[in-house]
Amino acid sequence: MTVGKTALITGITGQDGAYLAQLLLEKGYRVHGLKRRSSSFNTGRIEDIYEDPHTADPRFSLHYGDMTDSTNLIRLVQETQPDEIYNLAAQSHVQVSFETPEYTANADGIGVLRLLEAIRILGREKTTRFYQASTSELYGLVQEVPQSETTPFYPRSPYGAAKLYAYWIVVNYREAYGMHASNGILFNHESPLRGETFVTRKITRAAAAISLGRQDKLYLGNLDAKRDWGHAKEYVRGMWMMLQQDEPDDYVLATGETVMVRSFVEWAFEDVGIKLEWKGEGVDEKGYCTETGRCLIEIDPRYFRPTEVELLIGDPTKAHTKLGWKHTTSSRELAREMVQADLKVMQSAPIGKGA
Ligand code: NDP
Ligand code: GDR
Repeated sequence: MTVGKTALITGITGQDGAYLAQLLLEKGYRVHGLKRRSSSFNTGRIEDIYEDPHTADPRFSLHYGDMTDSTNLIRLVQETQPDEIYNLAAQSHVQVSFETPEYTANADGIGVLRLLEAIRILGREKTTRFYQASTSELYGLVQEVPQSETTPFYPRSPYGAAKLYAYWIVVNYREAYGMHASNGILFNHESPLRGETFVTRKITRAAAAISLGRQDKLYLGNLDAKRDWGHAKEYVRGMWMMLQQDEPDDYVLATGETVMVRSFVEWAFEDVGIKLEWKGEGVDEKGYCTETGRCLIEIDPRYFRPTEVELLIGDPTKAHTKLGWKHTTSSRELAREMVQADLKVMQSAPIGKGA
């Protein structure tokens, strides 16, 4: 137990925020989370910890805020006096960033500067450690494989470009002001808590729903992209490990293996007992169909991106040797866990919900 430390997590209502909050509470931290005001319920992923604020764990509290609001961030850092800040908040959907490029730059790029400035304005450069959620999307157009901390960046989306600014401003504040600020360059990580519009969860939910007769078809985009997929629960542990080091640094977290989106599709449907055959993009039978000729997956051009990141495969050697971090769940196991979790949710939900 790390008794007495205080952490501030931005993006606490997201996939990683939920796992990280759980981990830090288990370690004895006091956890503050930044939550956006929303017209609908957005604390579903942390409801086990959050519950009713009057009866919940007193070491856990949520505060309204936004990465686009400097004064709010300054006040939050002042009020919570964190030993560690984990900046996980972001408009994190790559395709959406092509439609909201300015907002994405503001929240994901300048937002990081706002938080770093809050630390500096409050004179906490030497007392608050900082973790930045950097990403394998920085690598973008393939420069070398596998991708490591020394691979040149070439982002391929407004999201990637915003995160590039964030990466370098963290490095600059570390060098200029001696801050303990680290970038975790995390490759894709998924879980049953993954957002429903990211490809893995979209696939596992659809496989579950189709197998239960609650959905007819799944529409997807580029099935040939390759991703290095790990389990989010293991990756948040790596974030924490980075902030426990004597010196700040930048680390890749990845599995070191890459898988095509189409393999993930085949695994997920295999896990619900549906064998699929690829029929190509012909006129009659198209996409993925069953042996009996029922076509369940079609390609929809709307899910293709103006510029794509075709191949990601990370080299986590530095994290292995310096942090002692290693992934344990394979992408195959991850797919199975996600499908099982979606089946369970849907089987317990009334028809029409959760599908
Ligand atoms: P999610 O999309 O699940 O969560 C993002 C979080 O950020 C949510 O809590 C969201 O709030 C919050 N948020 C979005 N915009 C703002 C804003 N303007 N102000 C305050 N909060 C905001 O992402 P993940 O948990 O998957 O990822 C966490 C971080 O790691 C992100 O920065 C992402 O870019 C990065 N990353 C993720 C990887 C992955 O594979 N998951 C890989 C590499 C990096 P709300 O719930 O209200 O929407
Ligand atoms: P990514 O994740 O862009 O890698 O970003 P996503 O799951 O959205 O896409 C992965 C690959 O699948 C292809 N794809 C589809 N994607 C979506 N979302 N929907 C579809 O229907 C579909 N069909 C095919 C995509 O083209 C892509 O090649 C994630 C996010 O979590 C980022 O925040 C994070 O930084 C990176 O991972 C590492």
